Amino acid sequence: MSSLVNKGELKQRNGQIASYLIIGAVVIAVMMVFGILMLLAQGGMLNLSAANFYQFLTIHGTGMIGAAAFAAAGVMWYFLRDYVQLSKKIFTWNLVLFLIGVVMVIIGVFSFEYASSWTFLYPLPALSANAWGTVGALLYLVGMLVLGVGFLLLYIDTGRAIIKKYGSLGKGLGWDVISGKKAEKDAPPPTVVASTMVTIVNVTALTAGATVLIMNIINVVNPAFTFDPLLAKNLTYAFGHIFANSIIYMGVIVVYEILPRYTNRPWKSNRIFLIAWTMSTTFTLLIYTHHMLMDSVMPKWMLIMGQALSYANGLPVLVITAYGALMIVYKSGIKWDMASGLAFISMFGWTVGVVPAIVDATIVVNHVMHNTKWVPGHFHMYMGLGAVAMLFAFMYYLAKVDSNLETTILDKIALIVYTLAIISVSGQFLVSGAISTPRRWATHFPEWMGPALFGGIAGVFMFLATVIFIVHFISYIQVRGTSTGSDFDDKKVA
Ligand code: HEM
Ligand SMILES: [Cu+2]
Repeated sequence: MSSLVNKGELKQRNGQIASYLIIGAVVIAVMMVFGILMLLAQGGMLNLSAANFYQFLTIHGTGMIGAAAFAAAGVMWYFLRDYVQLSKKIFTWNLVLFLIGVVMVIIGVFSFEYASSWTFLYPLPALSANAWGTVGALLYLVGMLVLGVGFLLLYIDTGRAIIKKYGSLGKGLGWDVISGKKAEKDAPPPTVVASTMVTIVNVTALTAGATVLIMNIINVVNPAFTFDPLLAKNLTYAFGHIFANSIIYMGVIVVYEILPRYTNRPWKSNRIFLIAWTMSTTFTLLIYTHHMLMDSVMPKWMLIMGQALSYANGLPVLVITAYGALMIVYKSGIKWDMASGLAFISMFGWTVGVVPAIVDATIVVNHVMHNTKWVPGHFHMYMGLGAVAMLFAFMYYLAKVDSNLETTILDKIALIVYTLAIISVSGQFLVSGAISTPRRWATHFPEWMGPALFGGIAGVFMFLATVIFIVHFISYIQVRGTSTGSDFDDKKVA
């Protein structure tokens, strides 16, 4: 592999990838603190003003999704560059724009009290009943736009590179193999298929997001400019749903790439694998309408489609990946370590997290559950134990192949603590949902406080475990330059 580029350059590029991961992981850890504070406030332990609660909610949602997507993009880039020629400049630009955007968002939220939640649903940015002013809204919205442009550039580049190598995005998804024009053995590898999917859905999502952000910005500057709130909501969720979803489809590349290295068994795309990814590509684009189930003015067919396809959304890829992971590990004599362990656990988290999501996508259940904590219940499970565990798996993997750093018993304890803690955090949300606790409420009735308090304490353990993961990764970054560890030494992991 390293014959393509010289080792010095690879080292340098790993350095940039490490920057993506460390920035992402540190932001995720800091956002956990805000999550804990919110739960402690809802649990009656901490006195937080309502205004502060909503600022925390806004920064937590924005920061978690943004940082996880950013780190996941780093993971995707690391593996995809082995198959196609990516632009390093654009990779750097995305990093710069991300940092600028983050700073603007932080200033908007904390210095100017902006608190619309990360969904910035029109006309809330402009109509805050004086909770925040124009400056806060502009900092937040423009910050998000800057961030979005960075990501958009990155996906335009991955799209360009995939088209250059494979001919078209359709071919990147292996449509010529599905149609029988090309043999299965010549199918694009799983990493390329997943990256093509993410490229397609995220270019769409980010375009929708930029459109609605710009309309909001104009509305904030000049309230006489208004637009159709239903259109705004459609665009906003087309952005938010798809972009948040894409994190796990980037993260799963870790599973495709590292489990084969650990088991010495290849993970090849076959026809069923390709069909599953094409189905999930289409569904992911269409099902944001499950956020509109309460909007009775939406065309009925769209809502029915949203419901039907939500059942099917992630399932094809989830099933094919969970099954593939089990098959590749089964009787392989795999040696478990932090990276392979986290990768395997992430499959579990993804699978378990999808079940309550499917329940919620049912219209009758949704009418009762949608604005309860049931919803954060399911996405904390598949984000926390699914997507974010994939990122940590990658961090341990990179540290292992790119340095001589060893893991200790502390790392293993952290893995167990992390798993139990995120199950507890998600579990308490689900219990709260089941007892009809509304989501996004700063204050809870005494009957609702128990689960929140429990979740706040579990959150502290999750945070501590995450700090241990980060400390290991920082140690790797410190020895990286000096160690004799060879890059891409695939043998080393087995
Ligand atoms: C220690 C871990 C965590 C804790 C304690 C925590 C806590 C919370 C709390 C209390 C809320 C608000 C719930 C409500 O509506 O009342 C929330 C919302 C949210 N969390 Fe977390 N969280 C954690 C980890 C994560 C992770 C890992 C992610 C994703 C990568 C995440 C993403 C979100 C999102 C997107 C929201 C929705 C924000 C909104 O409603 O606008 N959280 N979290
Ligand atoms: Cu959704």
